Amino acid sequence: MKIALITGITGQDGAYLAEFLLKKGYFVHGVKRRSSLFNTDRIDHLYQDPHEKERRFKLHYGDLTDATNLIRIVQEVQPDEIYNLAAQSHVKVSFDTPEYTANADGLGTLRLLEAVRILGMTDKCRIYQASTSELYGLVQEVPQNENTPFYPRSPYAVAKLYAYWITVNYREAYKMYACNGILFNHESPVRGETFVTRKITRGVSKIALGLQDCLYLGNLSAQRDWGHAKDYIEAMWLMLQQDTPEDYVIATGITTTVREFVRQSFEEIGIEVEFAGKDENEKGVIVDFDEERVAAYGLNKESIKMGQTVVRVDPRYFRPTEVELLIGDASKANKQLGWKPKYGLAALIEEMMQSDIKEMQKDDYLKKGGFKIFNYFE
Ligand code: NDP
Ligand code: GDR
Repeated sequence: MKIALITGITGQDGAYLAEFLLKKGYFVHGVKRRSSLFNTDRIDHLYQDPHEKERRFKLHYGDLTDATNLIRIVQEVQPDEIYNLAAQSHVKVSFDTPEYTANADGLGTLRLLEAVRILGMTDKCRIYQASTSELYGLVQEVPQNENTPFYPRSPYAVAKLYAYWITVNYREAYKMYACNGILFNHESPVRGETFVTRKITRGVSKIALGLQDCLYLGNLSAQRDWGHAKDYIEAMWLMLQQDTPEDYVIATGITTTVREFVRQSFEEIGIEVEFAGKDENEKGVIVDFDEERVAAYGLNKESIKMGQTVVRVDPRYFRPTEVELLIGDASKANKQLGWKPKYGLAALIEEMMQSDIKEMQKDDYLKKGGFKIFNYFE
């Protein structure tokens, strides 16, 4: 039985990857951080009782900032494959916590590579490093491929730049099987709530149910190449199944503005929103709705108000330095790994909206039952 170790198993990608590897027959070990409340929502369905004989899923307390702990876990687990997905992964937050981000995302990768080297496991163990399209940063050419120069634009991206190169260096210096997946943005119903897509699908759902009046966003003109996490975790696995380790771009090749993502999310549930105004004064307003579609989503048309401003710009969400345009060229992955995405943007939005409408309907019941519900916007 193959053994995998996933750091960041409680995150979006970790959860999908763990499920995928379990289906492939792996024994899956995961590193989770200690927190004062449970932080395993995304993997609770995979949890197995420690007393079960056939157990193939085990969690270990750990942290990418703690080298001795990583060495112990790698020694105990003896993994065939390590997927290093753990990171402080929020670009905007990295401007507030630059040192911590460098430590966890940059040095954390070094600690893991060193653990494998110190333990003499360089021949046995293959490593996937979660690199990112944020490395491209300031646009120099599009679409971006494996040869496009990097120009990171945030403490997060700079930390990930170190992680990218230390992975390449360990591959060359110690002949390790180590790969960088340069993944473009990928989303899902379990995407963290403060990334823009999930913030939008949650906000749109709340507005449609009358639980919130307006969605406040930052740069509506930013363009991202959005795919589905389910497609992307398969590419991670494929990278570790080749004869030689290489780095690959994983993307859909299609870019969309934040504004258009908002428009399509409303449209999915039958509400038409038009944008007017410029920069900080831009607004999104309800101009029409489709009664049948609204009803099909179980929504009450009384809570949809024509002319209501449902999107406004709040400069607090602007970044000191922004990444304006990302479009990936995944032709190398397509040719060498046989990888291509199954999900398009419309299917991604549909799945996220269906899930969040259900989620917010729970809030609606609670509110009607007299319970307080909270709206976090950050
Ligand atoms: P998430 O933010 O959803 O998950 C991050 C995971 O890392 C969580 O399990 C988190 O634990 C854990 N973590 C954070 N800090 C530490 C630490 N110091 N020690 C141990 N674990 C830690 O990210 P995604 O699943 O979206 O992304 C996975 C990886 O891929 C990340 O490295 C991200 O930077 C990278 N990436 C993501 C892309 C995307 O579009 N999703 C695109 C390209 C790269 P906890 O649950 O306790 O917070
Ligand atoms: P990103 O994702 O920074 O690309 O990093 P995010 O969803 O946070 O932002 C995408 C774009 O939307 C703009 N934006 C807003 N973003 C957020 N979070 N909140 C807002 O209110 C808002 N309004 C507009 C942003 O300015 C940006 O241009 C993600 C993370 O998963 C990284 O870990 C990963 O490496 C990259 O994707 C690829």
